[in-house]
Amino acid sequence: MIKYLIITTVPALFILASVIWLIVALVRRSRSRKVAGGLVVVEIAILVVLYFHWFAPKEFPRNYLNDAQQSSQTLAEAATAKGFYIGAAIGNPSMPSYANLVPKEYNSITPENATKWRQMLVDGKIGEYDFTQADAIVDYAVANGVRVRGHTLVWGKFSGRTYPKELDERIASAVDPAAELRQVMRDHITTVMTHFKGRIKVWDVVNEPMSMDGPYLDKHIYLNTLGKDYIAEAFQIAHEIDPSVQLFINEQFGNYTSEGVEVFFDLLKWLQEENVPIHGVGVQAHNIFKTHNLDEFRQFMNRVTELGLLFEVTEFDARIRLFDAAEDPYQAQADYITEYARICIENPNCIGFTFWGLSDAGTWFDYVPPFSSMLPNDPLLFDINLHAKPARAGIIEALESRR
Ligand code: 9MR
Repeated sequence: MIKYLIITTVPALFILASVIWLIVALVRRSRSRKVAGGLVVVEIAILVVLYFHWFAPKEFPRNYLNDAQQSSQTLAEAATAKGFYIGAAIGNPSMPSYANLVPKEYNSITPENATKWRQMLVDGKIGEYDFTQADAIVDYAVANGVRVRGHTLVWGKFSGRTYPKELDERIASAVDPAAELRQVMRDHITTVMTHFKGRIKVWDVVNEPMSMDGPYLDKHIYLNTLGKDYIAEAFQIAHEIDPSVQLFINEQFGNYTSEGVEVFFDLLKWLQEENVPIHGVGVQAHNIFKTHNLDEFRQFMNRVTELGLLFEVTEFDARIRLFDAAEDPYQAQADYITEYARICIENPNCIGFTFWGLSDAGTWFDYVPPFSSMLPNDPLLFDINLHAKPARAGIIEALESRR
């Protein structure tokens, strides 16, 4: 996040400074006005090129619409036959695509936001829950025999959006902040897991423990108050409440060989040495600014499974503009998605692959800047008209060969 701010703010300040320089030079009729003018012209030229490369709306041929859908089974059927989960995040339970694609194509869902702490609270008040939206999503899935991944019990990023802002104030003014946070965390996990008991059988207990800025644990309210014990304690509490639930740690890596990856593995090993009841690792796999190296992804997954842990890809998407140099971007995107999923499907410890949205009509990229100005994003498996994109056939094929 800080890196992104630096990348955007430093050039903006530089451009502002050169424009101010030009204005002052023009007013004073100083000789430097030519240099300043030249600099501003070069900057404008760079901005125009960048605009056309990144921001101007583009359209790519949709050759896949000519292909007949040949598979004899749906995605969900192929997945269920091999004990695998193909999932999608559900934003809004009343989206028609929910009933259209679940349970036919997806045999697993994840509430995109509805089971986050802040989203389940009335006016952000700690302890006052309203489960209406979460229940609507979860009950539909359960009634249709679809697995639900709960997302997420403990997440220290984005105060006021993912966890209640009141928590910051409460911990800052507590006589014993550590005891207070422990109690609030226990109450929250207990209330939520008890409410969904029997319906949600796998939870992302801790989400994104790593910092986005460097190879260390994120320095947020939980880490600052409890140290890394917060992670162990969250898992222990969740296990006490329902020992039959699979408990995952969920993280995003843009690069599967970074220093941060080693810190993450140290964390996993520490949790195991402490006999913490952790069952699996989820990687989000958002392909945001670049695609991932798939050999490195495979090696990363193999390292996780060598620790005896389960593995899932929990939030996959890959923006179509990452493939705009290809002759057929939608086909290139499909090849990439299929390969990513195949690597996972081939590993017996990998039990699921979830897309972060049902179709291209419901992707977070379309409402979060700067991606909302970089259309199309189209990062998912079905297009906005719910036509299957070609990765669907590739994934079915990969599932059929799963042992
Ligand atoms: O897609 C989600 C978006 O609607 C929310 O505003 C945002 C903050 O709660 O979270 C998005 O989902 C994130 C997920 O919970 C964790 N990994 C990154 C996802 C995309 O930002």
